[in-house]
Parts: sequence; C-alpha cells; structure tokens
Amino acid sequence: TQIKMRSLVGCCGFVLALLFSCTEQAVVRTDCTQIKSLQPQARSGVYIIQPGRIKSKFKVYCEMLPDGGWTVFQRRSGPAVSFVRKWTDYRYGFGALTQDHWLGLKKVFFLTKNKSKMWTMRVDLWDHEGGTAFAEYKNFRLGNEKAAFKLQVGKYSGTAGDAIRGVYQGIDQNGYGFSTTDRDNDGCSPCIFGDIAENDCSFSEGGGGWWYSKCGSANLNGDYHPTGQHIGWASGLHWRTWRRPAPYSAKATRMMIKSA
Ligand SMILES: [Ca+2]
Repeated sequence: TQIKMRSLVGCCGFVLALLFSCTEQAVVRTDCTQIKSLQPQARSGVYIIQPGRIKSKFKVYCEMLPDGGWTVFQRRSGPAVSFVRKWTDYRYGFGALTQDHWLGLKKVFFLTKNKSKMWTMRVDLWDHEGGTAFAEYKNFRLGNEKAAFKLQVGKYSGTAGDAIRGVYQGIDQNGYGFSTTDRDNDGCSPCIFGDIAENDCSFSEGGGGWWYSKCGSANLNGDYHPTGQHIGWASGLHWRTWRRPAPYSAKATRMMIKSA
C-alpha cells in the first residue's frame, strides 16, 4: 500500500506540474514591455505575444533594457537580409527575428492600434567609427492598411536629430503613408530636386520601403553599405540629421517600441 500511495502521490504531483506548466505557457503577454514588467529578470530574446483585442499571436524579438522591454521591429547589421522588397513583404515582415529583420507593418499596427496604450519609438544608430546615436519619439503609432500604415510620431528627443521631420521644411514624414516600389504614397508626382524630376522615392533610394514624404531625410531600409563604402550613396541607411552633409549610411540600425 505504501508503494501504491507513493506512486499515487507521484502521479498526482506529475499531473499538477503538467497542469501548471500548461497554464504557464497559456499566458501570453501583449508586448515586450508587459513581459519585462511582470518578469524583471526576463532576458532579451524571441517571445510570443498577443496584442490586446486581436486573435492572432506572433513572435517578436524583445530587447530587455533597464528602462523596460522593447519590441523590436527593424534591425540592420549587414548585407545578408535584403530590404529591397515589395509591399507584401513589408506588410508581413521578413528576415530572422534573432538577426536582421523587418517585423511587418501589420504587426506594428496591431501593437499600436489599442488607443489605451501610449507608445514610444526608439531608433538606434551605429556609425562606422565606433559611435552611436539615438532618436526617441513619444506617441508613436501606425495607421491601418487602408491608410497605408501612416506614420504618427509625437515629441522628439535624442542625439541623432529629428530626421523624421527632416532637414528642411516640407518633407515631414510624420503623417505619411508607407511606400514601396509597387505602392506609391511618397507625395512626388513629380518632385523637383534641382534639375531632377523625381517620381518614385522608393525606387531612387534603392528599392526599400519607408514613409517617404517628398523622399524626406530618414530611410533606414535602403541598401546596406559596408565600412569604407558608406558615404555618398543615394541608397543607404540614412538619417540625414545625424551625419551631414554627405549621405552617410549607418553601420547598424534598430527600431523598437515600448508601451506605457
Ligand atoms: Ca510618387
């Protein structure tokens, strides 16, 4: 009987542990910020999330920093993942989450559509000389696909300059829809730059998608340029308030959001 009791206890314990681990795994957080605030020891890595009020779950890379958990939606560090892609790829995402990738406009829209949360967007830039800079925007969100995933950013702070609003007036990307070579929302039909008539910013900047506004001053989705070949190209990882006047292509970039 003792043996029977023991195996019964062992069996119950096993079932309880199984139930517990099942319920543990069933709890899916809404974003990386919530994961980090509920588990302060959580490490950076890939997590499954489910933004509020939507049915689908998806994987994201969470950058767990002392100031909170950040959901990464863009990362560049080399030429392996091409960002020369059409609308469908930018909509659903591409690349590997642990490496260079674009999470997807639809997922960022799902994350930011719930108006009860406020989002901060952070852009990190690494140069070819060992330096870094950043730009942070309060009140970030994207519009829906009908609105071409229109970019909305609030107050800027940081060290890289406000390239979203641009180096001169009239090229503000805030409030602009996303463009790819097969979906034109860039405000040029054409734009006149000196003696050049520009119709398609995505095409002229190398084929990457972005919230081009009369092209504008920011585009981190252009062609990747290695050290030594990183200055002077029309296509690159450009943040033109940061390295001027020559078009300077960053060595690495990261874009991510945090909720409050
Ligand atoms: Ca156009």
